[in-house]
Amino acid sequence: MQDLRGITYDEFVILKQKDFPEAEGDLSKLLRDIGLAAKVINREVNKAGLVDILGMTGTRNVQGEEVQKLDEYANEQMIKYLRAGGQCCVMASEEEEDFIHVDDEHAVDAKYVVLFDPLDGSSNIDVNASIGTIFSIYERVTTGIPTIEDVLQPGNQQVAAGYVIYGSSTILVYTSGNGVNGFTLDPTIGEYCLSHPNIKTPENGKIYSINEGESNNWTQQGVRDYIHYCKEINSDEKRPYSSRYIGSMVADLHRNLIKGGIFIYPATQKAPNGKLRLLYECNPMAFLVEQAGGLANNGFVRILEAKPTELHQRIPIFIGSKNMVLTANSFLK
Ligand code: FDP
Repeated sequence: MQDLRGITYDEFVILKQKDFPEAEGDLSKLLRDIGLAAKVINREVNKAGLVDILGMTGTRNVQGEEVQKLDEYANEQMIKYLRAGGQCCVMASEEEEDFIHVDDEHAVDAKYVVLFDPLDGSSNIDVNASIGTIFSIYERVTTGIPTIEDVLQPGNQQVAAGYVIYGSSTILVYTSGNGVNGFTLDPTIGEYCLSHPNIKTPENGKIYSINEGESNNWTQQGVRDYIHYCKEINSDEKRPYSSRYIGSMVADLHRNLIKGGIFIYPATQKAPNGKLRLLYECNPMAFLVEQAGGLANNGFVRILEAKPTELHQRIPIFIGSKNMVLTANSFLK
């Protein structure tokens, strides 16, 4: 296969479009609009450490301008670029209670529905840990002005999904259902360049990621038993595994995707359906991880087959290296 390493995300997306002769280029354009919005968000994220100089959020900076919260800013940029791009008939954001309309012309003519978490892991902003933007794309299922039916589709109907991690470098990772590719933002030219072609997650990993401080609150004894298993000494099975948990889903999943591992956010006493949102976090990540050869379920049912009934629905998640997820599931039976 041709080595495309180094080509830009925009070029790559157009190249991939040629695999679908009937494609009109709308999805390619939409993916590029999201990439552009993420570059603008990235620029602001990089300035987050300067709050003492530029002003705390909610206050005025030295130029007398209002300093906005970064997650609100990211939300506005996603909406702005998606509206301007014109490929999206309706969107929904983790930051907004209701779904978001676009102007009537695009609401009727545009083909795609975009759901997103504009800035995931935002409690990590003030300590400079990695955060990210997650997106999920569907084709609409209604005609005319979009309805909630277009937004509440099961994850297995996604046509594309991805995330941008704002970390030690900024990387955009996406799938359109034919493998997973990662592009690192080269700040000197302002372009994402293919750096992680055809990502495959290892079938067996050595990392488990879960908020273990909550273990007494987990509602399933099986989760406690599995974590105990991860910590047992068994040199034949290369245990104990390593515990790694940043508390930023994009950052934890990105690491596990590359190195192999399992990420779990289980049901807890406080959050009986887990904390993470089906539409904005779990579905797009499940699509990506499955495309990379991994698995994602709620312990019993594949995440991508869960039927959404409300916009901000939550779901417990077990996601990552195939054999680790299967083993974790076996403790729940
Ligand atoms: P955050 O609250 O910082 O936005 O869904 C949000 C999320 O972060 C995920 O990114 C992260 O994996 C999870 O919450 C962390 O939750 P806990 O603090 O309960 O572990």
